Order: sequence, then C-alpha cells, then structure tokens
Amino acid sequence: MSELDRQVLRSLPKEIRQPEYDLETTARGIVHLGPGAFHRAHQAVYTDLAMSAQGGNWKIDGVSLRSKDLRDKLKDQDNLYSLMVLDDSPYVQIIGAFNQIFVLGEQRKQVMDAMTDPNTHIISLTVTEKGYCLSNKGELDWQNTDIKHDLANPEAPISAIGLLVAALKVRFAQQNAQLTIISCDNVSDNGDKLAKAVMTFAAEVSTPLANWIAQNICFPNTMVDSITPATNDELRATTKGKIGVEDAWPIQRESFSQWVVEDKFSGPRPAWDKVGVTFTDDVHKYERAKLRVLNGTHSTLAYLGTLCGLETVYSAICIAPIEQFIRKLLSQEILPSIGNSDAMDLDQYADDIINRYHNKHIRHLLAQIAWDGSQKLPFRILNAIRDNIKEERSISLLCVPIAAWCLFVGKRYKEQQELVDPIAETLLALAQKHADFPLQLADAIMDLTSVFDDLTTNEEFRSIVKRHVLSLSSINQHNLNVCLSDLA
Ligand code: CS2
Repeated sequence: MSELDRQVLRSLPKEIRQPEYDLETTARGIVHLGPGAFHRAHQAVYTDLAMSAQGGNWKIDGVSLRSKDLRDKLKDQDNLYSLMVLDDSPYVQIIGAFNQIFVLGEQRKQVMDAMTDPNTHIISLTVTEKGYCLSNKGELDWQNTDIKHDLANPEAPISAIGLLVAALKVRFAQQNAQLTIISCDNVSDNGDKLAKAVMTFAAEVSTPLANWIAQNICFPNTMVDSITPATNDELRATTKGKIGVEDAWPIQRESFSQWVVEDKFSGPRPAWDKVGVTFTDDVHKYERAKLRVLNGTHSTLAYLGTLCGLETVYSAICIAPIEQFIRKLLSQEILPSIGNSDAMDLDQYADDIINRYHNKHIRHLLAQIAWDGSQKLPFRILNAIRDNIKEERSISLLCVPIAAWCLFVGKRYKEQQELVDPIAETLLALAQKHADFPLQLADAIMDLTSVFDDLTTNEEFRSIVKRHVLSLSSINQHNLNVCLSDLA
C-alpha cells in the first residue's frame, strides 16, 4: 500500500479536503518551535487554510527541540499529514503547511538560518508550560538547568529562550526586525512572559540587544483552544480507511477550534483573520476564562477520574456525580474568580465546554492531561484560588483538584507507574517518604514553594486541601457519589 505524499494527492477520495495552494512553490515564512500534536492540529491548520484562502509564502519550518520521530516520519511523506476532525460527521483534511522539520541537536545551522532569514516573519512556539523556564513568579528561572547550559553555551542553546536570543542576536546584527514571536501555550499572559524571559536572557548577552528587542519585536499574547488527544494506532487505522493510503503520523482533534491573538505584530502575517482567527487588543479576558474553565476542569477531571480508575474525559464526565461536581466547581468558584467579562457570556461558555467533553468520538486520555501537574496547576487552579482569597470568596471546591493531585502522586508511586512531571523525582521522593500517610504527603507537597509560592504559608488553604485528601483517599467508582458530596 502506498504512503501519503504529494504524488498520491490526486488519487485521494473526493471528500478528503486538500490544500488549495501550490505545495511545490510556496515558501516558508514561519518557524515553529515544538511542532507537536497541538500545533499540527491548530496553528498549522489555520495557516494551511489561510494559504488556501489567500496564498502567501507562509509555510512552516518546524523545529523539534529534542525528538527526531516527527522529522523522520514526515519526511517520507513530503511533510504532509492528515487531520481527522472528530464529531458526528467526521472528516479528514490533508495539511500541507509544513516545509521541513528540523531536529535542533542535529541541524543547528539550518535552524539558525531559518530563524534569521529575512523571509521568516513569524517564530511561534508550543513548548508546553515547562519550556518557558520560568520561576513561580513568572520570571526567567536562572536555576533552570537548560538556562544555565545556554548561558554557558550561547552558541549551542537547548532551551527555546536561549535559541530565540541566539537568533535575535543575528537579526539585530542584520537590523532585521520584521519578526513577530508568538507563544501558543496555555500559560497566562504567554506573550508578555515570553517577552520578559527573552529580554532578561538577552540582557545577559548584551544591553543593546535587549533594548533592540524591546523596541522592535512584538510578542502578542494569545489564547489557543482545541481538544487534541494523542495519536494512537486506532487513529492510524481509521485514517487509512478514509484516505486509502498509510499516514505515519495523523492527528486528531474535535471540530471546535479557537485562536485569539493580540493584534500586535512587527511584520506581516498570514491571512489568519480570513479563516476564523480573532484579533483583539485584549486577549487577557479570553485566556483567563479558557485556562480556568477548560484547563482547570480538565485537570480536575484528570486527577479525580484517575483516582476512580477512569481512563478518559468522556468516561469521567458521563458519571453524573462527577459532572455535577464540575458544574458546581464552575458556578460557585471558577466563574466568580474570572469576574465580569464583556467579551463573553461565561455561563454559556462553561456549558459549551462541558458539552465538548461529552463528545463520544473523542478518546482523550486523563493520563495525558495529568502530565506536568506542577507546571499546569498554578495557571489553571492556584491563580483562581488567589483571586478568590483576595475577594473573600470561597476556595473549598478549587482545593479539590489540588488534593486529588497529591493523592495521584501517591498512587503513581505505589503502583510504580511513571510520573510525567519536570519535578517527578522530588514528588516521588516525597511519596516514598510518606507512603501510607496521605496527609503528610499532601503537607510535604504543599511545602514546595516552586509550585505553591505564597500559598505554602496559607493555613486556610492547606487545611482545606488536607480535609479533601481525607474525603478522597479511598474514592472509587462505587463510592464517588458519597465522597464528592462530602466536599462542600
Ligand atoms: C489539556 C489541554 O493536556 C492538557 O492539559 O488540558 O491540552 C487541552 O486539551 C487544550 O488546552 C484544549 O485547548
């Protein structure tokens, strides 16, 4: 059976959507750091559609900071891949937006050439929360090992921040400032934080460089949203069934997709506005609502669901007491924490998100969402807790995902299962020390200032979390009704 490549496009079934621009002659205009599943299901799709709608040389060079898999798999298929959109009427769309994929460690020169080429007008990133190397204050973390490495080896950086500064140094020498740097990660004020981290690092390299970046390069804030479960063999098989050829790395996502971008660019951009991207002066209200309503409840489902032995978001939300708990958490504590938002009807927004979780065609693993809790929970839950404390609103329900995370860490240790988290070693050492003593484990986890910052010393917060740890310590699918109703 043949593989997906440019040759076979003409013979694909008629219903398969395809790029409508010239795949051979369209050139690169974007370099993207971290071309993982989310980027390929989201920004790359908007870019593909924008090129189909209005042309332009906006193909993407993807830069994998570590893994070689994507480059090696996509190169045999002319960097094409299929997007499977899953809802009641699923469809497949072939995405042609990638020009090339590089692996940083092996192709430094090509990566630098692409990032510093005057025709590259956008560098974007999906490097996950930990990829920004920030402290709990949202500032560049000088203790981060990648940052230390990059300061000592500025010509061979391994972090996204070090890499951006190395490229900006070359562009500064060329006075080549037609460049916008776009963070597409679930980090609050992602553009502002990235700008600050880049300028802080750049100031160590040279003050004129830092000043030039501050005066010339825009880092718009963004809000990104589309549920994108990891690729699995089932997807490979259904994709092949639909397109009739092998695709080594198809991507799947729900049909809902949203991208809100601050209208602040220091160079040209693709016709993203023609294909559904919202440009606005104030991304903050969208991003705060999305991080708290969607990502906050996602993490809650991930930890509560895993404790109950559930596997997917769909299986968890279909359990009535869990859905009731999520709705109560939203209406009593998450939505009030967001405050007034002229931009959206928050009740409707929350309702729509719960409906998205009920999409039976999406098998989104709770284990995938549970990754990197130490990095995700501060943005998703702890900031809402802080806002509620400030305004003297209740925080009890928001403490549930924190308690569930502490129990989840203990469970992973006991079951000898991998814990995916940049501070996994620390967490597992605590779990080992306090095995069989969940309250002590929760206390020890809440002492971690890198995660909890000021909340480490908040006695009210700590005691509520511990109360929930007790209520949830033996939760399972049979008693969850009782356990969850104890959590007022
Ligand atoms: C999820 C997100 O994996 C996770 O932590 O909460 O990836 C979520 O699916 C996306 O942000 C949806 O836009």
